[in-house]
Amino acid sequence: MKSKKCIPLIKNWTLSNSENSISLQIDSPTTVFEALIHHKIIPDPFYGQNEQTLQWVSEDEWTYKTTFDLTQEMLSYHNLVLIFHGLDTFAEVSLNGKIVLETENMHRRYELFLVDEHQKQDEQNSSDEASIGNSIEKIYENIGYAKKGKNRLEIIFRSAQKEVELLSKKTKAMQKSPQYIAGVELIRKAQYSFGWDWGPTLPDVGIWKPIELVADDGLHLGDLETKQNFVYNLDPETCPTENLPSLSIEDVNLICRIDVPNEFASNDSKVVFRLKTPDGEILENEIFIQEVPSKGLVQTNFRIENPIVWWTHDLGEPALHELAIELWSDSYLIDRQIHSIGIRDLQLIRTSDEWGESFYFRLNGIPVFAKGANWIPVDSFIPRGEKLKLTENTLHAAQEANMNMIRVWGGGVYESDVFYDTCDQLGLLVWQDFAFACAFYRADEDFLNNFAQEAQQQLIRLRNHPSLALWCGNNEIEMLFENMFVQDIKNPLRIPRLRKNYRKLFFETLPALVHAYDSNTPYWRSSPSSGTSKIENYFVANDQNRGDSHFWAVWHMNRPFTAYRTFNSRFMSEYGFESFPEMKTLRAIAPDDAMDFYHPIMENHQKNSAGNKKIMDYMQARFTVPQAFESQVTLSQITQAEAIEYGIEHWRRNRNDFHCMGSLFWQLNDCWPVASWSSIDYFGRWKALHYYAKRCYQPLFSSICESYDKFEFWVTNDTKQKFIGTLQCEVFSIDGTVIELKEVPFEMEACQSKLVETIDLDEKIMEANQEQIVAFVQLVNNDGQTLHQNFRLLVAPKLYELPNPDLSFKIQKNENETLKLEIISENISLYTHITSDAYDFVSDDNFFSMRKGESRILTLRQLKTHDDSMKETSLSFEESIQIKSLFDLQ
Ligand code: BMA
Repeated sequence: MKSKKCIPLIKNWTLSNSENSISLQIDSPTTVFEALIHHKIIPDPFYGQNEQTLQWVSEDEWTYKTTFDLTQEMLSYHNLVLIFHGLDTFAEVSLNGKIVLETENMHRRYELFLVDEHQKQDEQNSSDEASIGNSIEKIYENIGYAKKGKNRLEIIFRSAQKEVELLSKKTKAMQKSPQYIAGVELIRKAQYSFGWDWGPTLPDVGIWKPIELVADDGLHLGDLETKQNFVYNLDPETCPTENLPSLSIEDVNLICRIDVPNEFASNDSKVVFRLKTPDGEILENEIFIQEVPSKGLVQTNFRIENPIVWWTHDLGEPALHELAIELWSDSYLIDRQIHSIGIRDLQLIRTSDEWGESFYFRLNGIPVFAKGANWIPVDSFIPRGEKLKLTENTLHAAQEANMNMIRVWGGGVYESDVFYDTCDQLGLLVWQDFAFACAFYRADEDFLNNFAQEAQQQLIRLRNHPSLALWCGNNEIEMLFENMFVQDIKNPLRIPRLRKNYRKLFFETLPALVHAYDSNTPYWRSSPSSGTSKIENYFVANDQNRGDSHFWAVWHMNRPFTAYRTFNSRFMSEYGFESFPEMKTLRAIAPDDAMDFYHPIMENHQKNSAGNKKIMDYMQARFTVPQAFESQVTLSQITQAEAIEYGIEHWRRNRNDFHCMGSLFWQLNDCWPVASWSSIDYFGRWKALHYYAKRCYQPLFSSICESYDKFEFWVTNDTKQKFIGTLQCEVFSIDGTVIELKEVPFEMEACQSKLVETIDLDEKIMEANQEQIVAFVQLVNNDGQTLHQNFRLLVAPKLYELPNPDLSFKIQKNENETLKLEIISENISLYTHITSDAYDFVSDDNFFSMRKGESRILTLRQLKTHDDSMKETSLSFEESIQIKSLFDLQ
């Protein structure tokens, strides 16, 4: 019995176009756009209007070729399989001149068995004198699949765009907005690549995930599934909030099941499970395969007392257990897998209550307020983004901004293993959509079979990740179904069929698949949905009182930020507001003379219709908009940050009795440099919103709710501990004169929100002129440490006559290449921001307000971006720093 072998086919590929006028040497995986950019065959597709002139790339047919050697030894294995982890999308695979595989789904893994076992047996039996090696070789030749020596592998990719056109003619595709290519929902390819309201139309093509040759002798480790049973010291269902700190898991039974086809097992074939706990203890179980009652399924249990459980990073340590699984036979190590396991109990809690039905996650007994954002693919050309480590970098930035949940949105892809591994390590939960968004889907047999393979593979791949919190059927189909989609259908006779398709896919097929392959993780039909048994209309799907909701009245319906306060969702899974990325990013996509909101290049880097005008309109409602484009860009970010702050504050204040238990804003990242809803731009630069998110998502957090006659001072405690401290509540006028100051000692239980103090704006204060009034809150713990600060103006900032804050600063270079920066403000300084034209950096804080005479000490660390348009500078990092505030922008 020989050990399993995996040989990735990385080197020596050629890529050519249909005319053969382009021929490039590449490594795999590399997609066509990625290769053409790298070899400078095409200009940067993101620059200027290049998107339009590069459409030919997706319309052409592309061929990948390589050869690989098969030794006698490889040929003597029982199974020899070529595994294609990701082909995008319509590929015809030939081996040694013979077509062996056709693909039509980029989300699927395809496996090609290079040897037919029955034919191999027949041939061996019939050739007495031939040596085994020879006979095998002969069969491979006969089958025409693989042979000893060099094998030629060729993959021809047809244009997905043309396939969509062909299919659209046959089937009635949905006509959508001009940003999208109609009919993309008819095929299984990431929809965003055909254009979205933040993404370019640059459908990539080619090999996007590794291809490997795998050989085994019939005995190998298959798929792992773990289950955990918990014993708590208190009942989490009934445990009162004041007792939460003493709630713990006392005991866990970890059940590990792994498929091991046992046809070839010998008497001593065994599976060894070795579990290493986070504190280094090793537990080992050994199972002899012949003794396993159920064929092909090896199971073991680990009983762990007082386990070190996995927490999201805000509630504890994301502690991981390492599970090594080894397969031994005839004293040889045949196969080995390593998994990171988190011991954790994660439930989606939906119980009837006074408003409707709750919707929240409970982790190890603790109700979690989900704080985070929505995730889209990191690059239009995904493998490039992965090579640039954009996935890891973006997730680290999410964690740094105190997020604890990321929603992988359905118009993109199921993310790479790196994504989920990083979330496991960083203590981030993942809300995972299946790859369906905003369209009617087919539910014919071909489509369902194709999709079932996709779902099964993804469910098995992701099910053991402690970060995986939820499988969600689709993005927004339910919400748009009755009100938008159905109204667009010209022939009403089609509507019952469309409803039937929806039910088939999301009410029947998907829940059955989730149940079969990942029964540990809850399934939710659509985002948003209220989870009732009907396909609902817009308002029911987006019901405030049950399920999750998307709220787009602010932005898409032009309502003011305060409209967030009128929507009391149970779980906000989407709401958002746009801004421009910073100047360095804009300079990477446009020449200096295009620096204008309405320049055609800027309009091409804005995919939501009239989006730039909307940014301007919202800005004008709150600020005196400056002439300089650079200042407008900064102000657009401040406007965006303030909008989202209104939402986050409101929903976090609303957490008592599980009224609202989540805030995931739209969207975390970008797939190219663009004006969009993101908080981090394509190059990884933090917009003002990301700094705001960091503050607003702090587990212990204070906020001010203003109305015309009062300020309310609130504290939200998302930790699992009781909090005792003081809230400093202050109302002062713009010149720094204190109007009212209250220091309020208070205490509050874990997982609560509390109105701690109210300051009425009685007539006396109103006389002081409302355009002068500012409120300030500071949360201080019992050791005198300030944990959080917040500001609120009573009316729009443009109505205030701001004094010059006379900001001064001192910089000191630390040994570890970071800077220590002290900022002093002589007067109130609103939206104080640190910038550098030449360097990228992340500061402890940015875009914050300061009181008269306040000083702040911050640490700045350099950020390495992949923007190679950054100009050379003779300035040092510390020389390049500038500090400004709203006073400088107006
Ligand atoms: C939501 C998302 C996306 C979209 C965003 C902004 O509806 O689901 O489809 O990009 O809004 O419009």
